[in-house]
Amino acid sequence: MIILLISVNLMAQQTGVNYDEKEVPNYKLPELLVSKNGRKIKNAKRWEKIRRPELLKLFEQEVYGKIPVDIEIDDVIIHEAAGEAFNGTAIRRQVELVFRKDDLALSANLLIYLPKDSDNVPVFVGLNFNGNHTVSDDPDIRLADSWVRDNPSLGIVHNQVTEQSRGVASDRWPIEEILEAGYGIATIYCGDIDPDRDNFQDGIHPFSYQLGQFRPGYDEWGTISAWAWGLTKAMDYLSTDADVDSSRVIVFGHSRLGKAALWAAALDQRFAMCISNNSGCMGAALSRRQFGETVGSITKAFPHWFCENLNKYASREENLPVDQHMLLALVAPRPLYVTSATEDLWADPKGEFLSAIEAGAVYQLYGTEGLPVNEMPAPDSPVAGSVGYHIRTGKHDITSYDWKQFIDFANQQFTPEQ
Ligand code: GTR
Repeated sequence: MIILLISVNLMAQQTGVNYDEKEVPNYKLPELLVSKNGRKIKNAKRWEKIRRPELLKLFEQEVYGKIPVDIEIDDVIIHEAAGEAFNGTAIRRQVELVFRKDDLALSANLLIYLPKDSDNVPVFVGLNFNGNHTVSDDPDIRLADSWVRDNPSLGIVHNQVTEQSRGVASDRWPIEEILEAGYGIATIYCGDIDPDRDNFQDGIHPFSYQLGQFRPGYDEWGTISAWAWGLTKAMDYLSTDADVDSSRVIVFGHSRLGKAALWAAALDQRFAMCISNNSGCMGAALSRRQFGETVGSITKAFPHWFCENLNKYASREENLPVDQHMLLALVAPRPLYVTSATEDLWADPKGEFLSAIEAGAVYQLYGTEGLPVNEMPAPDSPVAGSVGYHIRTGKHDITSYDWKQFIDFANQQFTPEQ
């Protein structure tokens, strides 16, 4: 035990990462319910009229970058309308959303599973990391053909996938359980929208460039904003799909894709619910705590995820005009579920929990409770009001345990008490 503690400490010292609760600086969060000109926000009407738009703008300008153009779906190509899936218990729909501008074209491939013979179903929608075909062994899912990071152990070489990666993420996607619970599930490969690399020459970004422009402006969309945009386009399609209940679409994401899900829910109030799984720094976790990943480390490792303006706050978190409880509050009054994992210290579980608590102030303006506790619950003991939270035993991941809680939470929120 002692040896372990020493080595964790050494590691922290070597890398400069703080994992010691005692080293968290004193911090004061920016006021959620005081407007820029000092007015106290006392009700939902004021929140919606004054404070919500102010905060949305700050996150756009200083953190994720605003989406500078309106790009509509130009074509919908239905590759498969109702393929038989999972021994006839479900249907599989594969839809290519095509975007065009001048000589640019981009395809986002949406994979949808719905329980058979049901209509008007609630649907979970989220992005995946390596291609739609990775989420299930189902041999009929079309292979991704956009850029994917090389991973020779999965047969991903020259940035193209092969059959070898089919189903490799199926542990994270318990699709049959989700369908059995009466939900549909829809996903797009994040790289269809914007490949996850520091290169603004591909994906959707060039659609917004003026002549001679090669990267977004300092307050314009980084990759997380581009992914969030992609989720809103999935929503555009889902709201035209007669089998889907577009008033019950739940946006979710794990890790970097959890950051994108939160931002999408903030931007687009058509999403009825949001799930942030282990989203950590610049997702659910408070930036000012400086525990695990910080604005300094994230902007160094993944500068392309954000707008350039965020670099100003690297190691100067106290100057940020926002903190992440404000992002969570932008989801209100819609139900929100936040998760952490005991071994995922990099994502700062306590910072994720505290952020969810703080966001409760806006849920209260709408007369609901937010999180019904003040103390962090024990591992594997979910708590839920209109905001839900659990910390799962284990590592940075999204597991069937997590999914079970999402389904329970969604059931609670969508089924009014009799
Ligand atoms: C990490 C990154 C985190 C998180 C994670 C992931 O390397 O530092 O912010 O997003 O990647 O997406 O798995």
